[in-house]
Order: sequence, then structure tokens, then C-alpha cells
Amino acid sequence: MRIRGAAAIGCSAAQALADHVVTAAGGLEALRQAVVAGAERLRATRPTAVSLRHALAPVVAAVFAAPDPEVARRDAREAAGVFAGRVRAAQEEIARLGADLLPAGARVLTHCHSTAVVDILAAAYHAGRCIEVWTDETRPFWQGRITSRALAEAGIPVTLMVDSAAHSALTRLDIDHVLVGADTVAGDGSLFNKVGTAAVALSAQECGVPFHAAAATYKFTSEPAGSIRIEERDPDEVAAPGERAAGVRVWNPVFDRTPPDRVTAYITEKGVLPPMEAVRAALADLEVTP
Ligand code: RUB
Repeated sequence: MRIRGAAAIGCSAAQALADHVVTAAGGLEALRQAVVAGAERLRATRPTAVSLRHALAPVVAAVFAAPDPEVARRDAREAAGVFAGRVRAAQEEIARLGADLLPAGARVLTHCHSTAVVDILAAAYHAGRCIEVWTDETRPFWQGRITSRALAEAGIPVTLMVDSAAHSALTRLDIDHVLVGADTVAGDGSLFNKVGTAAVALSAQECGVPFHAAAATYKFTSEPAGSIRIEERDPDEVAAPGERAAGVRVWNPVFDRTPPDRVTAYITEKGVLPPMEAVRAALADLEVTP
């Protein structure tokens, strides 16, 4: 949890796996075993984000394709670098395309901490459009506070509110855009993102406010929505043992699924596309994940 957001998690994991290969002792077979074990362990850290799998797969493939240990180490490092470059390029294009959606005076609501969303908002602001942002706190882990700090530091007017105020903001504050990030987009166009996103999308639909999710193509998968596992985390994130009465159980699912009919469009590096068009565009050139 020291690294937040699917993009940063993917890049860090690919780099960590490459480092693991570079420092592992032994011949090619030992490196293959090390990369498989390392990838499994890293994948298990954030099971909902398909981007993590797409980040690790090229490093694993590089090791299996190498003819000897030296090439395996070199190509593992290179594969992690290529993935990081892909993330950077996608993020830049998404920032440009997303900023174009926001006219001067746009009033935007966001949820959680998405680096892609922060980049979009910063790009719109630096293009001279006076936007204003409302951000949910994002319980239980407070990622909204990170977002509000990043926006304030960029000079963007920002207001923090509790998650359950999102519907009130949409009905009472003339919010005209909702922008969120994405951890995974399933084969039917469903969005998987921080828990609470689905309720915001439902409110946006009720209020007729466009709901966009920034999702680079490496966040898409052909897997059906039902096979995406929703990570459940430590009960202490919700209430530490001293803060809850004896006998109280805690349920802490940290992502949720927003059905595709509530997503106006995905902002991908290939364009701003309605859910199924985005799925087709992303899967057209997505590598197979081992
Ligand atoms: C972060 C989260 C973000 C997506 C997209 O959750 O749900 O909306 O990961 O982020 P957590 P990005 O804090 O649990 O990682 O746009 O940076 O890829």
C-alpha cells in the first residue's frame, strides 16, 4: 500500500521482478524458476488489477525466451523499461485527450487517487481552463487526500468531501463531469476501480452527468467481469481492534464493478471510446498474458 494506483503498481512490480532476476544466482533454469515464483508473489499483492499481470508478463516472457542467463538478465531489465515507457506514453496521450473533454469552468468530481486523472486535470488547468474539482475522501484508505494534495499543489481549486457526499455534490453543486481511474476493464466493458466508484457512477447516471474512466489499454482484459477477483483487505483499515466493539466483524472489499452502461466512455491512449469500442481497440494489440 505504499505504492498506489494501477500504473505505478505495474511499473514498480515489473522493475522489482527484473531486479529479482538480475540478482538471482544460478543458470537459466534457476532464473526461470525465480521469475515464475517472483511473478506469482507480486501478482498476489493486488489481485484485482489486470495491469499488474500485463506488467509482469513481458519480464517473464523475456527470461523464457533468453538463450542464456546473461541475456535473460539483460532482457528482463529491458522488458521492465519498455513497459514503463508504454505507461508514460499512454499517460501523456490520455492526459491530452482527457483534458480536451473539459471546457473552461468544468466542475469535476473524482474518486480515489488515479495518476491518470490527476494528469488530465493538470493538463486542462495548464491549458488555461479554470476547472474546479471535488474529491471523495475514499474510505477506508484515504486516497482522496492524496488526490486533493496533488491538485492543490498544482494550483487547482479542490474541495474534499466524505464519500457519501458524492450524490449530494452531483445533485446540488452543478458538477458536470465525473472522472475516475481504472484498475481493470473486463471483456464486457465493466470497470473495476476503487470501492465506491460504482455508487458514484450510479449517481452520475441519475443526474445525467457524463462519467469517464481513464484506462490505458494495458488495463483491459478479455476475461469476463465475473472472473475478476475483488481484493478484500485488512479489517484494521476500516476500524482498528480498539475502535470496534468486541464481536463486530469487518468486511473490507476494496474495489467494485461498475457496469458498462454507466460508463460514458473510456479515455484510452487510442481515443475516447464507448466501453465495447474501447475493449475492441485495446484487445486488438494486447499481448497474451501467460
Ligand atoms: C487506486 C485506484 C485507482 C486506479 C487507477 O487504488 O483504484 O483509481 O488504480 O490509478 P489503490 P492510475 O490506492 O488501492 O492502488 O490511474 O494511477 O493507474
